[in-house]
Amino acid sequence: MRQHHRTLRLLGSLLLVAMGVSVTGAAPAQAASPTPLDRVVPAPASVAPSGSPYRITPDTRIRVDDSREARRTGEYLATVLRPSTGYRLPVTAHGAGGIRLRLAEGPFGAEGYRLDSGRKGVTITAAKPAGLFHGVQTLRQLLPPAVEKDSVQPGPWLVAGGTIQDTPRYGWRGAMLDVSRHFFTVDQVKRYIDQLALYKINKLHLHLSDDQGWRIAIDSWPRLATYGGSTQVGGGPGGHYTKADYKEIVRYAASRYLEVVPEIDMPGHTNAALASYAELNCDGVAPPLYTGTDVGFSSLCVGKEITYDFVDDVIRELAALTPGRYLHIGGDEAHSTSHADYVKFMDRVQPIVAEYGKTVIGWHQLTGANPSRGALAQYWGLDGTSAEEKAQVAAAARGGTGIILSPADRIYLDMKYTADTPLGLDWAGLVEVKRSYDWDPGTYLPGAPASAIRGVEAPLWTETIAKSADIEYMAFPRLAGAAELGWSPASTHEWEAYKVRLAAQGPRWEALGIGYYRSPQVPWQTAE
Ligand code: TNX
Repeated sequence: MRQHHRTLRLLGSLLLVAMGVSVTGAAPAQAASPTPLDRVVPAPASVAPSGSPYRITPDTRIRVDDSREARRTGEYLATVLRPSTGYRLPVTAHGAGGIRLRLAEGPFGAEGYRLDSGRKGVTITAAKPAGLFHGVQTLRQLLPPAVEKDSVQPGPWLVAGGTIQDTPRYGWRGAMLDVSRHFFTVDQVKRYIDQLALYKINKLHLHLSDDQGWRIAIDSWPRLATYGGSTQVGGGPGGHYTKADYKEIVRYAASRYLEVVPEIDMPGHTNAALASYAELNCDGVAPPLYTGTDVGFSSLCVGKEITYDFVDDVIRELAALTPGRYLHIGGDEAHSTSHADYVKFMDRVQPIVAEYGKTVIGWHQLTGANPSRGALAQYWGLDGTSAEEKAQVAAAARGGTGIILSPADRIYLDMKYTADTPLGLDWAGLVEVKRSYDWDPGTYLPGAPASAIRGVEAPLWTETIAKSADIEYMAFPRLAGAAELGWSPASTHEWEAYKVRLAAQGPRWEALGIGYYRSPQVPWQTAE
């Protein structure tokens, strides 16, 4: 009898699946009509629906130009589509119709693309390979969420007809991961990179050193990693990246069109280095390793020459490993460094970064020193930041310092959503999804010219974040909003429409195994 019931229930479920209805009964597993072209995050610059949809079938080919980059993105797309469709999807330079990735001159810029969809096929056209890749992310979101699963799903695999033309508002759309407070393995970082790529994020800022851990091997100062990296917040085992590990992260990020921006935080946030080498301390005595979460108690010894030998070696080795243009030197919360010493330190260190061919980025406290020409300042203030401090950053912006916006009470992904959020901090306030989304980078910082704003970046500090599931719970859904702030034109920015597009991401995250925060502000499409 029991067995009979189960069989019946199973049959019923299979029937529902065949009919395209979810077993939970809440939502169709596969919508019969395709996702509208504008139901994409980040919102595309322009959308013109027309004509019939394209249907991916067992005969579909992925056609690529005869270029290594187009082929690579074609293979990437095939890797996304094959497991769930069960189709062969050969990547080929030959044939007609199907999904075509095409590099061609056009008004696309470095990262934009056009997507044309109709009965015969879908064509993504871009001037540069990054544009093809971003177009592929849009195509993914136009397919049903089940396309993200790793087992064969029923389909149908329809792409709505029409044209999307899309270019980003800002060239800097970043995410920062603090691998110092808790260490994350190469595979964990890769998993996050894949999630960032889905939303067209193009910078991965790695916070590689802090009081609690030094996470990158430096050959000329080996104890930084082996000793300074040997613990983390709470006293776990910590860890560090070998140079090969770091190169692998850089390579993987580049394959998803993200540039790695390494940060060595100085002159504060340096206890792990000071603990590793006694001679870096003004009193010549190494402090113990630190596993707490206080900030502002450590400083490199600004008056000692060896400090600059150390900085030179670290920056030289890190610059040599990093193909990207930028090197982040931190500079925040240097509460144990006098202002005069801070200025002196930054005046000596910034030229070292330039000497090794990189552009300086600092947290916005750098604007209290003398930012070097071309430097970028990363603003992490909040509504309550003093008018003076905001004015200092705005003045630097008027003087030519580029600004990356990371307002802590908007896009710090480590802030709790509500008082009940089990992870995270609340020093900048509680940051629900709407608050995180509802601001305009172009007008955010009073007195800063819009042209000084290079983009936005969502930092994830990891004092309370220890595993991938923690990263994902704090990043989703807010990361999607940060990505949209960086990519989409201001004219598309509207919470009521956004929350509907955001809700449509929920089933996709479920298919990808991302456990996200089910904010009551968002009309999620599934029942759980
Ligand atoms: C402030 S933001 C810090 C970090 C902490 C973070 C926690 C910044 C530049 N410094 O050291 O991890 O708050 O939210």
